[in-house]
Amino acid sequence: MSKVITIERFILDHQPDYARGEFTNLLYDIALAAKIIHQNTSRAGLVDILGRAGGINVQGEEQQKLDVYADDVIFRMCDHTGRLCVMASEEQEEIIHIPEQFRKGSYALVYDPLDGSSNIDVNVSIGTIFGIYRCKDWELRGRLEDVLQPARDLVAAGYVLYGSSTMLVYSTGQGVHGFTLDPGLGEFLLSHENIRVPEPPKYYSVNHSYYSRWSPGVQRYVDWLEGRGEAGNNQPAPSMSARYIGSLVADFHRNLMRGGVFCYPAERSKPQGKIRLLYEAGPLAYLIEQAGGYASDGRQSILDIVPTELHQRTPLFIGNRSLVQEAEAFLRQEEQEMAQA
Ligand code: AHM
Ligand code: MG
Repeated sequence: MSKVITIERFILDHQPDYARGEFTNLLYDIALAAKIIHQNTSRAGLVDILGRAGGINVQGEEQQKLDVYADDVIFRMCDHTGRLCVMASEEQEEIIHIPEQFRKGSYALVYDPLDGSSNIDVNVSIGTIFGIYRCKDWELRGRLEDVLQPARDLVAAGYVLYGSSTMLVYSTGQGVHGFTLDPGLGEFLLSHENIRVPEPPKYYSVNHSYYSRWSPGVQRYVDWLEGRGEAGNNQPAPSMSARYIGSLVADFHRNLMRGGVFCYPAERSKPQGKIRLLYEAGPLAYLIEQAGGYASDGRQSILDIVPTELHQRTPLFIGNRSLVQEAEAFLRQEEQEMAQA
């Protein structure tokens, strides 16, 4: 039998001394929130029997929708611990202040409590995404600028995938590590140490039904991924299969494990695409770089974009470096053609 290492043990053994207090405990808090959310998502199929989400359950109590519930769990896990100065969530319009009665800490947490929530009712994998920044000014209580930082300045990021098993995958800048929840023990156990995105890549993931909404450069890139159309700028397309779940965490995780690229490009009527920069694209971009891959909006690294709004969107190409760089090459070529026309 190989060594059994809990996430708590792993975090403790791998944090530098300076990060052994607040930061380590913040990661524990997130792991605990993940277990609580797991417990509820795994019972999602029972809502019709035991009470519908958003309706009244058998005890006559109002039930929350699962994404609102997950948002609340993370907030309640983190608001009073003295580790955070501010939070931002996909579910909340404004930044979330630490209530006045609690001490404030030196970190800022951004999160998407339950991404891919349209998949909940059909029993398809969903996920939580999180990123942690240092607060800009440790003296002050949290402000918007504490979360409007480029993803390159993240000190940690990760996700929880509620799939065939529940997994927590995170990085603090020293590689990407994955833990699988043993539901019997209630512990996340180290299952994937030092994940690297493999070569050659196996999958490309894009919602092909939007083909007619993309610019010619994106269309040509997707043609290239599919082994059709003109040759790529740098290399022939590797032979890959299509996979698209419609849950970013699940699509990202599969491609991280098997190699590939996930694309959510700009559309004519949605020039910023759909994916949110702060708590979706940014943390995953940090993870993919830690795993040897790359993430781009088609022009520049996602890590370099300085957010100006909390719920800002960005086009996203993320996965094996060569595949994402090829997207950038196709879009550069498109720009040159437009400039010449
Ligand atoms: P959500 O934050 O409302 O759940 O939307 C984000 C999700 C991602 O998980 C996924 O990659 C994408 O939306 C799928 O969008 P589409 O159905 O347009 O392909
Ligand atoms: Mg989301």
